[in-house]
Amino acid sequence: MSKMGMNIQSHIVEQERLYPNASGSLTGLLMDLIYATKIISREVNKAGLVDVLGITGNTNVHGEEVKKLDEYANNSLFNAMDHGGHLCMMASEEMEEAVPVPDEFPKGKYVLMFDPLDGSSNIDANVSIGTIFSIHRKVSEGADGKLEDCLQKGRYQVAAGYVIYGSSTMLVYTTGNGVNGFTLDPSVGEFLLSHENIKTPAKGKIYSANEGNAKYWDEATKKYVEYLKEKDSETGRPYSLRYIGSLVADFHRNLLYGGIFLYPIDYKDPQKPKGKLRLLYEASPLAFIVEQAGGLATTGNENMLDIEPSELHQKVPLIIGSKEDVLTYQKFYNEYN
Ligand code: P6P
Repeated sequence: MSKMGMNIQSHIVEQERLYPNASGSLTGLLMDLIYATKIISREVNKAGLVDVLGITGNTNVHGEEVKKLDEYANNSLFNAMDHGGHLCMMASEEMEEAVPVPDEFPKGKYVLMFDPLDGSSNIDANVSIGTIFSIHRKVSEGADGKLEDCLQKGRYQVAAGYVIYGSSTMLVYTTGNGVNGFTLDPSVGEFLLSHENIKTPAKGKIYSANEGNAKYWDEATKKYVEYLKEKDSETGRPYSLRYIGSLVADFHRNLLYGGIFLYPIDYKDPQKPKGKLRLLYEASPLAFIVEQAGGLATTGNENMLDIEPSELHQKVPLIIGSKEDVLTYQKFYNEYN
């Protein structure tokens, strides 16, 4: 029976019932997180009306200008999550170090990592932006969170999700039993089930990439994207290019419509080839979601969820989307590497 229109709190409690030994702590954690995203949504949606736009004059750990809404989102998440007793540690794209839950608060068995407002460089242009989150179980000894609790393979995630602040605010999440999307009804302040059991098409007709970097891509990526542009009605080519430059928006569209998103390593400096997107709070949670929806995510070298993280803010090449499209990319990658 369809559960469309169910509010997210009821859905989370239903998911909890699938785990008879559940303590309810993950449920409590997700409830606190949902509250924080409603606060962020309120500020993002009125950003054009009050002076929360523009630059704070600060820069984050990656030397990127931090816009006021970035800080607001980051603070909203920390303030909503640090005292619930469900977490031992938090990590954010906006914070250089992972932050243990302060001693004055009870400590829990989960770790939360997030990009508080991804795509924020688009804020002033009213382009959809998003929050991405990843939840792991604590693995270290003792009550205090440690860096090793953050540096876990994506396959061990307990839950992952994102909120997209766009024409409407949507929360999409998984706890390992499929992917469901909820749309915020501002009149009641509730996220209501609007996209039940999301499955991404096995093959799409869209590719998303910043072709401005194409000359700096590896040979496999160049050849693959050229392949997508060739005319072949049997394989549905040429594909259409759709690229917003906001990861959550590009990912969400491809999840629903099918297609492939590529942010490969670029070799502007052959001595320092680098990716741009971060593993722990961008690529890994989206990879968990897309696999739960029937898709796939890879670096080219390995499945995104199998990477052994080494650093909190480590970057990876991200190839993610419809399974057949990612597998075709993999063939090119294997041929040229
Ligand atoms: P580029 C936004 O700054 C972001 O981190 C992601 O949201 C987005 O996918 C990517 O960078 C866009 O990067 O180099 O194409 O502007």
